[in-house]
Amino acid sequence: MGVVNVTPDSFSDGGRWFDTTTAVKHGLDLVAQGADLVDVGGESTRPGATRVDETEELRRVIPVVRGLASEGVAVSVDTMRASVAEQALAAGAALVNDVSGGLADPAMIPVVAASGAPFVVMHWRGFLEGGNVKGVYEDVVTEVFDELHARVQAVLEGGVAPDRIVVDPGLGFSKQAEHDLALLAHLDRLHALGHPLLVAASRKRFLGRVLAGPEGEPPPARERDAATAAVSALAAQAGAWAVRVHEVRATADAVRVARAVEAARAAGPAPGTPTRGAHPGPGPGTAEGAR
Ligand code: PMM
Repeated sequence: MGVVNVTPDSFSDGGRWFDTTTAVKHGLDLVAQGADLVDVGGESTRPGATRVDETEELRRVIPVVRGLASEGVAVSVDTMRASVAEQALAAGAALVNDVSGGLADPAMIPVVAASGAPFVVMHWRGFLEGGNVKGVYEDVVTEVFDELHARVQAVLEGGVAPDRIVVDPGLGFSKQAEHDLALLAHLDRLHALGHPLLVAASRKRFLGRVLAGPEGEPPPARERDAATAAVSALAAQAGAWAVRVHEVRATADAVRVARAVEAARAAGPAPGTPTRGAHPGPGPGTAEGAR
């Protein structure tokens, strides 16, 4: 999933794709680089960002969704507003990606349910104003699992079909670097939710922390793409359904390599591997064994 942020203020690429023509062209470039889906958003979810009003969000998002969909691109709309989701679906979007998992707008779940579109349910603890007080966990993996499970139940009760739901741990949302890393280390546990998993690590703060080491300055967001590709490979190996990234080419390659290694694993023992019991190597007590 490639990202097109039609915003002046996203932390990772704010302002770069802010007019419709540039944004559509960028989305097409991402497809040429290997994206299967393009995620179009008109509101920055950066902690402390002021919310954009509905009219402005519609103005930013809908023409870009229409432009990309009319070129045959599978478009996802990144929005917390039901009205934006509804109009984006009417303009050709194929999927709704709501970082609030349906919590920010009570009309979201009915709109998605009525459309039959797939719905990304992200782990979210609310809007952050001043500090990250909601980012306190005793056991982040268990708590994210339980809270996502509760959201999935609410979404199912709201009428979205089970095979339309995608779950996402919400890296960086009410989470510190150690929480993001713990979630990535235990993606296997989130599979137990029984839904495809989306992982959106691209350029996020925890990567800046990892790259900076304990003392140094984190590199700027745009210099975190190699690290993003590394996370993409790890997420693909852990069975993620999709990874959401700003720079697609490196991640598409990383995912291909992870898939090829996985296929080799599935094919069985490596060529030339001696079978168990037939190993001719040294046993205990031999001169070689003593080395
Ligand atoms: N993160 C951002 C925006 N949208 N959607 C999903 N499903 N998961 C995320 O983690 C997520 C998202 C914020 O990143 P950006 O400003 O770089 O797009």
